[in-house]
Amino acid sequence: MQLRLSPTSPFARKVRVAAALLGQTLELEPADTLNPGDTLRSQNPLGKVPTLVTADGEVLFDSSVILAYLDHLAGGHRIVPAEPKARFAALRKEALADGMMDAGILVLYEARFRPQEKHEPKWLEHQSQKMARALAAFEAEAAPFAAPATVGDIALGCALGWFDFRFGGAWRADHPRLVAWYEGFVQACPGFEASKPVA
Ligand SMILES: N[C@@H](CCC(=O)N[C@@H](CS)C(=O)NCC(=O)O)C(=O)O
Repeated sequence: MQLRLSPTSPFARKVRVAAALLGQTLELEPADTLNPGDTLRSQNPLGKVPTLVTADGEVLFDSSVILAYLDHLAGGHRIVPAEPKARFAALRKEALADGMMDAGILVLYEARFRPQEKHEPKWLEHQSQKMARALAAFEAEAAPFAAPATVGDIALGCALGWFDFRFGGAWRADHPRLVAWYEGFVQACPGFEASKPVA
């Protein structure tokens, strides 16, 4: 399976961490999301990473679909729990962590795509508030990390790792229970350190 990725993408990191947990091997093929000539856009009309080319040559996106597919390949119910209550809790956690990353990406892209004088403070505040509310919600429900990691844990770990990378770890100060959860998660997931984003 080939994973089209950017090495700093937290969504692509979800896929790498899941594959490592499930004992699956991925061929990593960097994609340039800004290059109209990159084959990524013919593989995924949205031109986003992660995009997975399966062993059968089919193309899957986005990260949550790819994680569900990897879980299926591994026999099922390894990172997506079977029991309904646990299953929907894990999927909800993944959605909240993904949404927190989406908000962070929009903040980052404001700086990347618009000159400083055209930044829209109201928009940046709108996105930052989403991140703050999601972090507060995770803090409120944080308990020590307990294996096995679910898709929700993987997404949350990748979101927090990316906040460290892009926003200097500012989230840590007000979220001590989440910091403790994160430390437990990092130790339990060998593929996590290996996929750490580097500038
Ligand atoms: N919902 C998507 C989000 C993926 C995403 O936003 N990827 C970013 C990189 S972190 C991207 O490809 N951006 C390029 C673009 O938007 O054109 C997922 O879960 O995979």
